[in-house]
Amino acid sequence: MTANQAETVAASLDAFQIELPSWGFANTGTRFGKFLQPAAATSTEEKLADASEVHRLTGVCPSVALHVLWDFPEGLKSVDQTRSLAEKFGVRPGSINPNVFQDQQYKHGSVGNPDPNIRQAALAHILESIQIAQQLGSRDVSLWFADGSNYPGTANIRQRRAWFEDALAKAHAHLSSSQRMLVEYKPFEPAFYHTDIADWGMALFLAKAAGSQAKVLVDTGHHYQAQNIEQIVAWLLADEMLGGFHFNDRRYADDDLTLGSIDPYQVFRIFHEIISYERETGRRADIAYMVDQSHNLKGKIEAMIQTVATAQELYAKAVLVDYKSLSRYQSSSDLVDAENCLKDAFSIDVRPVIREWRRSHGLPEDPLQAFRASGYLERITAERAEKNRATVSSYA
Ligand code: RM4
Ligand code: MN
Ligand code: MN
Repeated sequence: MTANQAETVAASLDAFQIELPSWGFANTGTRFGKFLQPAAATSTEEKLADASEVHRLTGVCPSVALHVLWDFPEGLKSVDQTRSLAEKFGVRPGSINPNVFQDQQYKHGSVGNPDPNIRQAALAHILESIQIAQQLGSRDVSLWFADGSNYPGTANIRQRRAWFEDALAKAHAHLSSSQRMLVEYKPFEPAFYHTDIADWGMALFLAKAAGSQAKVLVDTGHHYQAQNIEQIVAWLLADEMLGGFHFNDRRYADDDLTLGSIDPYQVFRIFHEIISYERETGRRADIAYMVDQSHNLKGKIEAMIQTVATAQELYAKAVLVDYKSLSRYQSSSDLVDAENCLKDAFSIDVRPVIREWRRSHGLPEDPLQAFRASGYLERITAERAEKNRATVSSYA
């Protein structure tokens, strides 16, 4: 790697931060069962402590995404406590995620529920979440809806779309001028016939209808197998409608596996689209990079450190694409050379320069190894094992 390339990577890493999900540190499982980890976080305090440990070791995760139901059990009344916990652990409350999918009343949907009282309750929760975000100085409110139906004919799809439009527009009206609303989509699960916001087109329609501060959130696990995610990213960028990511990897469905574990080239291609947008327009893409993973079998903190390191590596590789040659090859339709521009950058070993970047920022060169040497895991295992033996629930 040339000195110039090393400088480019270092400058890009300075500007690359990634938000961790509080729920990624708690016990989760599959619908078949949960394997409890003795060190899993059992409270918001423990989730923030673990996120802060990842930030201490990697230096690039200053904020933590919070789920209202799990991290603000008393809604607005929990704000002070969560704020002081975040201060205590030196992290910032990040995106606020309303939860309109777990309560029994949401069995047939939230803002798409045929019952007006339930639609109203869901909207009220979203509005409270917006207020929580305002009080915490959080910019993004991330909306994911489990709404949908399991059997053909059981839901009025167009009517539900209208209800969604109405609710999102009302919620948008409550945003402060610096806030954003991110609309996430997912093709299926928990609904297995139709999902109200099933893909990026639907999310885009709804975001545009809601107002200028609404953007689309791309969860990399929320696509059908063959879908070209980087093309979706490119299109949303072109319209300035890409608000953020939920990063994870998948092999089959919404598997929530560690980023880049199955297909690192795809993550690289996504970053490449973002970086080429930035180079072509001279504008920085206003994107919230967030992780949405649930590590069911791997140690949660280790998996999170691994994710952050992988994200940095793939981002650094994408930064190294020889953008000028690439656009020349594209113009002259030199297919092999153009493709090789991507492959060449992807195959550069960026780990030495990232280690150097960490050293120069006073961070451990190898955060995973530093975590293992820190004694943190042993301490929390001793503290939490008892509580985790008694736990049956997930996330909280
Ligand atoms: C969904 C979606 C949301 C996340 C929930 C827990 O599949 O990815 O972003 O908050 O899971
Ligand atoms: Mn998600
Ligand atoms: Mn998901």
